[in-house]
Amino acid sequence: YDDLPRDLNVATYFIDRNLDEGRGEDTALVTPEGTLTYAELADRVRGAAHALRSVGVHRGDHVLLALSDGVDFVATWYGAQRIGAVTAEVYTFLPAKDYEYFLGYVRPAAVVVDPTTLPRMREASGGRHRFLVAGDADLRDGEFDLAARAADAPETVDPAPTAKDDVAIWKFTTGSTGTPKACVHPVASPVLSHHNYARGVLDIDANDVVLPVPKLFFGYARDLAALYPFGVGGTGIAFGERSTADRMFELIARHRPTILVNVPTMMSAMVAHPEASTQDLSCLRLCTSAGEALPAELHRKWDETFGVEVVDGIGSSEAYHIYISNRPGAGRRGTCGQAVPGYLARVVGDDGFEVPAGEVGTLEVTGGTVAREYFGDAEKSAATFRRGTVRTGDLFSRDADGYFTYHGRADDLLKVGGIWVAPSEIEHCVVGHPDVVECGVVGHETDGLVRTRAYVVLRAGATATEDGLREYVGARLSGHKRPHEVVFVAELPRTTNGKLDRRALRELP
Ligand code: 3SK
Repeated sequence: YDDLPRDLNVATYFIDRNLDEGRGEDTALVTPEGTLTYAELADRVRGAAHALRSVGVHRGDHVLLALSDGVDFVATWYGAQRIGAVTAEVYTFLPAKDYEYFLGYVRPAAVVVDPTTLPRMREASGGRHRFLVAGDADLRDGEFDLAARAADAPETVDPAPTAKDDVAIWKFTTGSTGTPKACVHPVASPVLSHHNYARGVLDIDANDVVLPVPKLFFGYARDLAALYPFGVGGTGIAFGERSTADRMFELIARHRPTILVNVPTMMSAMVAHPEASTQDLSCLRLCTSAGEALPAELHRKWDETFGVEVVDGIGSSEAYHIYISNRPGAGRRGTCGQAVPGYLARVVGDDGFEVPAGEVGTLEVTGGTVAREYFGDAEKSAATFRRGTVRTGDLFSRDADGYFTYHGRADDLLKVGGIWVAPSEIEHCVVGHPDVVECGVVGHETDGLVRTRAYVVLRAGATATEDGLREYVGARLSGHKRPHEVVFVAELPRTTNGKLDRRALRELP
């Protein structure tokens, strides 16, 4: 942090620098609408910056993006950064009542919408917000056409003279345990994370072409596809359609990316795809996995099916991005790897002191990208953040070589027959069964006793039975970890970020 210059602007750092260093004609962004060079992307950013200013967005104001992935998302995100505004993004398929929550919480000076999100945003806003609309729509009062405003931009739109500690980015928590809260980050966070993780761990360079599975409203994907490659003159891919295994195979075949930004649920869908074994993924030099712990057995299935190196890590909105990760060429299945350069990760006991190697405790992470606070929640902020350290609430152990293994969230633990059980341990075991695609385990209390129930998604044509799966777990884990019940379902409930939604899972019949 101290080595960064005081004057820093996210848009000039990730976009303009490419022009200054002679990469204006290199490919920056690939989308279904076409491919943009850095010079073309800089032009779109200039237009978006002007459009935002023209509808009254000033330095320090908030801009809420409710946009499908594509050029307009990337251009308006950087346009807002260029003028010193603070960006926040929301999923494009939320109901109006959820948008109402975000509008009330963020209080944006402008909301950038597209024809998909406009009707629900209108309902949520009740005419109280200014909209910048990307795409064709019949505009009402307070709604402005992005393309028309951008076309009026002067030849240069000067960047705001932002400093590294100015607030720039709000990253939302998933909200699986309450309403989403914004983790407040300064300009320095993406720049440091780019240096620490993208360069320090992935060794990203100008030849990299990055394809994300999650959508860009999820910071894990946005930074890896639309910031970190730009930091080294590489290329990002953005596509609006929903990510499915078929779509990912098609995009890999068409664009030949070098890095696939993946999540365990899509990895299991890709592995279980009937044509998985005929896919050519040889263009990929690596596949990142984050968002949820990657079961060692799923990792093994992926290796056997595709042979593309997986770089599994863990990150969070609280710490900005990934802070523990395996290293290419030195990964260990079933672990999240070692602390990323620039971060100190400690496993502590209830007394706050570090526990010995191999013992389970709570993970605390210290680094220059830890958020300042959860906006508007002083109590939760005080319990989570302290002077550059975040208490994650995740249970981990660390081995003598510094590799960290995930043991679930402290608040998800179940006391079964008087013994603590981590649902994730059972889930990771069940996923090893050849017939299983996904599994989520929750506890149900009956007559004061906790009984474990495993919800299981089977691959097409599978023959596994409830008893067979219980036996499978019993043979691999100690007896009390064998699920009391197994329920077969077509899919597991997921948060908008694609993580297992345990709250919704507990409500399933
Ligand atoms: O898993 C997450 O929640 C996350 C959030 C931000 C950046 C990266 C990751 C993996």
